[in-house]
Amino acid sequence: MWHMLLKIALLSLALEQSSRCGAASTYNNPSSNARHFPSDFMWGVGSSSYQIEGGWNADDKGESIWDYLTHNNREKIVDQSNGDISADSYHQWRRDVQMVRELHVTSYRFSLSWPRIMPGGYMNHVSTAGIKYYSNLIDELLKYNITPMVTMYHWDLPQRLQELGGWTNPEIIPLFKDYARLVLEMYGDRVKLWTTINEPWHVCEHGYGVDYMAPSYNFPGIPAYLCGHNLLKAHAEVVHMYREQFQQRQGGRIGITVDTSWPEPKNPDSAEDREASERAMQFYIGWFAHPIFSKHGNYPKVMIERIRNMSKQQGFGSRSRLPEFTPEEIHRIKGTSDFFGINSYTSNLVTPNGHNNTGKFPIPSFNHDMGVVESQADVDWPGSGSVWLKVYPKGMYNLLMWIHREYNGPEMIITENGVSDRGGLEDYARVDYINLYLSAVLDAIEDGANVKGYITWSLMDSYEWKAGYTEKFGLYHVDFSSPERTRTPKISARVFGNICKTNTIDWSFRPKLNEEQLVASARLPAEEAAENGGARLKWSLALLLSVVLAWIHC
Ligand code: GBH
Repeated sequence: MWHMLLKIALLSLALEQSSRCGAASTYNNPSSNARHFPSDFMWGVGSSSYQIEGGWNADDKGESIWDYLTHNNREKIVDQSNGDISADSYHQWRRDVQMVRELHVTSYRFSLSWPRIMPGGYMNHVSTAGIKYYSNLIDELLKYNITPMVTMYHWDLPQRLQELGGWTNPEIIPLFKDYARLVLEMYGDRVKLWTTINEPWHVCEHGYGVDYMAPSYNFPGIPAYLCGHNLLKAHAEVVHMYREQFQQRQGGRIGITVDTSWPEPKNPDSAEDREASERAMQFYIGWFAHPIFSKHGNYPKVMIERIRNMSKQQGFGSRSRLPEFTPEEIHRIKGTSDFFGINSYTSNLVTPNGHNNTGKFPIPSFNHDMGVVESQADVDWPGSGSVWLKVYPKGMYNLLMWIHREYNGPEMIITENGVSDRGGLEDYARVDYINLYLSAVLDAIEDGANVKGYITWSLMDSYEWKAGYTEKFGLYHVDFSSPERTRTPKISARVFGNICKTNTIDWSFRPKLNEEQLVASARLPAEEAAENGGARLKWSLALLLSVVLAWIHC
């Protein structure tokens, strides 16, 4: 009897295992003839200041909108946590660089905290300690030939500036420019790869349109467009300043990073669904990319027209909720990026919203303006540690090819791509994800997309914004209960390191835990240990129990 039960349990394990690894067969045939990435391909790994640094009030650092949100509205964070200490990279940065080296990447993407450098957001107060922190980090990276890729803004606005309206106040344009000038003066001699702003769509719609990210305005349909307008101008001013005053002398490059999921038409045979997909791309990516990368600049036509018409119908009069650029502004923004930075993790199925507002979006709102309903139901894409993140590598291929076609073959850098889980070191699902997504990237390169680099997200487990510490994206595990925030490579760190070293995906390389990892694994905090293997055990036990019950019943 027990034999049989054990067999059933083992079978269930095997089944679960195969469904987890099933992703491989849905996309690519992991054939043995290895395909290589171009020899000059840039490999990188990423992080962001608020997510890893801690030291929230170290030295004279000022308060950021994330300090403010997490301290004053703890209930908005899944585990009520904050980034006060996080992975403590403010003190552990040498170890971070060591990890970056272990991965054999050529580049480390990190962001600067504006309030660490300018505590109140203004140039009247510059923090010597803040300046020094990043200076040390940059020097340490260069010592080992790792190219720093620096993001000026990854969401941690000085709280003081938020009190002026943040990105909705045009004052942000000269302020962002002052901040950028300072960091270019301080670090531009050593940093040759810059991005101004990470994920403008997120900054504007999730910060101002809905109650999602700081500053959580929850004011749909109006301030997000003001934010976007000022953000584009601020970005353009910084790029012009760089080109006029720094680029020649310092010899670096500067760009922007936009983000989107790939909107897959729900029914590929339906013209309306395909149109919804195209419209979603224009609203998510085109909002920021069309003004910068298209031939004629300005917002996408479909955005201008839809928002103007809807504004009129909704009684806003003849002024559209989407602000208008002057011809001079259109000209000034156009072409202000040396490469196309793209962050993408997942895909959605899309269909039109329909006249009766099927999706039941607030009116007005970004989603209602876009007129697209997104879902991940009705697909068998494997899941992850985040509800929004499903594994569909073909979406990455489709996205890269779309950008390639739409903006006339720009040089692209994938600045973020990665997957979450709920903990542990045996992250074979992350190994699968990276292999599959990179395979899709290779397909796009072979079909002409000019992809120059891939930066995986992220170096280590971090403060995952509203998800707190519950979702883990790291190639390195961080023990958040140890005072030194001990970092341990997961299986994926060794696999990704191998890819970067060899420029090749090796489907057969699936190492087991080594000594160091086994020791760390044994020390996993209870909730993570439960996720790691424990979950599988629980599942098998539940199955066992049901079999026993059924047997007793008979
Ligand atoms: C990245 O953004 C960030 O740049 C990075 O800091 C972060 O750690 C990483 O994501 C992982 O989350 O369905 O309403 O819950 C990615 C952008 C993040 C956009 C998740 C959509 C889910 C929205 N995406 N988000 S929702």
